[in-house]
Amino acid sequence: MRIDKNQINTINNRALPDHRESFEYLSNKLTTKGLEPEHLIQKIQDFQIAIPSWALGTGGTRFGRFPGGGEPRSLEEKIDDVGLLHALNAGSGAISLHIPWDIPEDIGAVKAHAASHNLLFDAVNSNTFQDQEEQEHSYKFGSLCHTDSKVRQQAIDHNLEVIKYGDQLGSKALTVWLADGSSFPGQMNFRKALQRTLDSLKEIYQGMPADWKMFVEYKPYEPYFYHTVIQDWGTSHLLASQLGDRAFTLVDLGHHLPNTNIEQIVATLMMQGKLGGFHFNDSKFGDDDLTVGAMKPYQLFLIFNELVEGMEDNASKNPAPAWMIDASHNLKDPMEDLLQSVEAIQLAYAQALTVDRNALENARESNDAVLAQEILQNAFRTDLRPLIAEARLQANAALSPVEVYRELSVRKQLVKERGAKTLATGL
Ligand code: RM4
Ligand code: MN
Ligand code: MN
Repeated sequence: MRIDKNQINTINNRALPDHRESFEYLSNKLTTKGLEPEHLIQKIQDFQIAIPSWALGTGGTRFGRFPGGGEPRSLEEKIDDVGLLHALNAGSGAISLHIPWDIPEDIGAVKAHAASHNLLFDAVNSNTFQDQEEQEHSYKFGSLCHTDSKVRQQAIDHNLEVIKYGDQLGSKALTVWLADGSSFPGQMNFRKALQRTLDSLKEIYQGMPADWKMFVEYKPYEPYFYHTVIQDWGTSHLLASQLGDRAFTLVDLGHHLPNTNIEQIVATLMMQGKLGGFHFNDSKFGDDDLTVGAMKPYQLFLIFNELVEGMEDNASKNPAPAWMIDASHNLKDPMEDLLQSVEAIQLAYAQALTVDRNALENARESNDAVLAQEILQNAFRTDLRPLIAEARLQANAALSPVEVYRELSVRKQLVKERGAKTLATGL
């Protein structure tokens, strides 16, 4: 299924008078503050967020999975789904593949298909946290950290294969997330496991094309519950530093223990030029994989405040980070969830762009905690939704993506085309 831009326009037109009124009001407010709405709109349009190929189906928990129907049955259909999202919000212009869940068979055809939807291929993701049927050695006791060199070699080879696919598709980065760890005290030698992981990563790093980056993701627990080899940003940063200039830390919002100051992690990594990428989601307790912004929108804003400050700092040596949603939805329609996610990310980004940075710096320098809070919260509490909607409108997308998605009965149509019992590969 493809959405015809005329269908979007017709629905947009109905909401246009209302939108014009609220956008004009906001526009005036922003201009009074010395901000240029058109400049902000351009920035929002340039900010593209990759959709992971595994988030288009209904995810499950270890207790069950309740698919909603019409799930994509192939990589082509996953690309179609991201194409639908991008047509609606003009902000999801890339797809991130997880291998072997999504092995591109006919590379030329897959590339052409993505291009027909105006989609690029973002970082590719390897998977050494599950055993595949044809696989010789098991990852039950780890992959890149395994005690047996044959298992490590198999995991290294898998990553090199993922790079090969990504290279053919035009990806420029490999994201490595390892489940490796242990569940019982004493089970694993911490130092040896980390050393072996570093050595294995070195081999993968050496196998990357010269213009590629490696993103090393961290996570404090799960699937193992006592220790994780790459448990936190410090460990990831240590590995990235030893690997080389093209290795970076990747921050996944769900991969922190409760109350961790994630915005500070962002600032520290950017100061070191080592923040490579971002996985957006939200959480209450752990790696809940909920819709970003659903739980802690203020935290998301504070994170973006650091990101914007880092990106706008001309002296910063941090390259532009890669943005991706990494969520798994077991209740909502995944497509609606992704539309909400992109909107929440754009909103937090736009809010951060409107922070009066000079005033904030002055307040900080004079230790005025009250004023600093006022400045941040003024930006956070200004309703910028009409600005995001205008950015979409100007890009020929939907004023209100979820509404259009529902009005066009996209899910019903997908169920009709694909069936009610299809299961997408993924979690
Ligand atoms: C992990 C981690 C990775 C993702 C897998 C599916 O928890 O977030 O980024 O690839 O889940
Ligand atoms: Mn992740
Ligand atoms: Mn995760």
